[in-house]
Amino acid sequence: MAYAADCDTRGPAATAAARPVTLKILVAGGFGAGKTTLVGAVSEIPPLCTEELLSGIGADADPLDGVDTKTSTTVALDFGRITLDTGHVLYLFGTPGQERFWFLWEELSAGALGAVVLADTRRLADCFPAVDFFERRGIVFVVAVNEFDGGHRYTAGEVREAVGLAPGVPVVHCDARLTGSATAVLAELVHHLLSTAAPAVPAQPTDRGEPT
Ligand SMILES: Nc1nc2c(ncn2[C@@H]2O[C@H](COP(=O)(O)OP(=O)(O)OP(=O)(O)O)[C@@H](O)[C@H]2O)c(=O)[nH]1
Ligand SMILES: [Mg+2]
Repeated sequence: MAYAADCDTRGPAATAAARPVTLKILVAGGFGAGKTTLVGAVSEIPPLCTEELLSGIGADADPLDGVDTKTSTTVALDFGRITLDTGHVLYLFGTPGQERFWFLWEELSAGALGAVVLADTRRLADCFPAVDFFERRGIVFVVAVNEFDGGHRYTAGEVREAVGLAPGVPVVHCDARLTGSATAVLAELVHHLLSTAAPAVPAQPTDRGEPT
């Protein structure tokens, strides 16, 4: 990248204009909540996935209760991309759900603009660690209830109360398999990010008459 920039004869302004701003969003949540599914549903490129087959040995570390039909799990990350316009590209990073891979969350969250916490109401407590993680780091997030077949349908208010969310955190319902539904979750996150963004403070002039 640096080499390309150095060799660009069109000048810094043209180089900057040619490079879109990249915005990083995380998709987190409990084991089997639908993170890989959501990233795949919205990505404009075939998503990069790091799925490995679930084994009996792994089940000792991470019980498969409630997700017994699941055959694979994310062991590192999911990656997808959405081009918003010529100047902005969204990079989506899905986190691994199994507890033994949580150590990766810290690195995956570096530079994240915001996050989606996917919740499965059949195992709602599984989303608590992700909620705690983003709350502690001050990363803006929304909770998306992925409505699995056969799961009880709770209202957003009931989910908010059960998870103990701060009043401003949006709770939306979705089907992570559907592009339109998953895209609506991301749109909700963008709205929330815009509403929570601190107003820009104009730079104060220095003695040299230049902005600080
Ligand atoms: N019925 C239904 N099934 C879903 C939905 N979302 C995901 N699934 C299925 O649930 C299973 C688990 O989905 P994944 O996307 O692998 O879940 P994950 O959160 O990435 O799982 P880990 O990475 O292992 O934590 C897959 O078989 C999906 O097809 C949904 O909204 N409805
Ligand atoms: Mg996954």
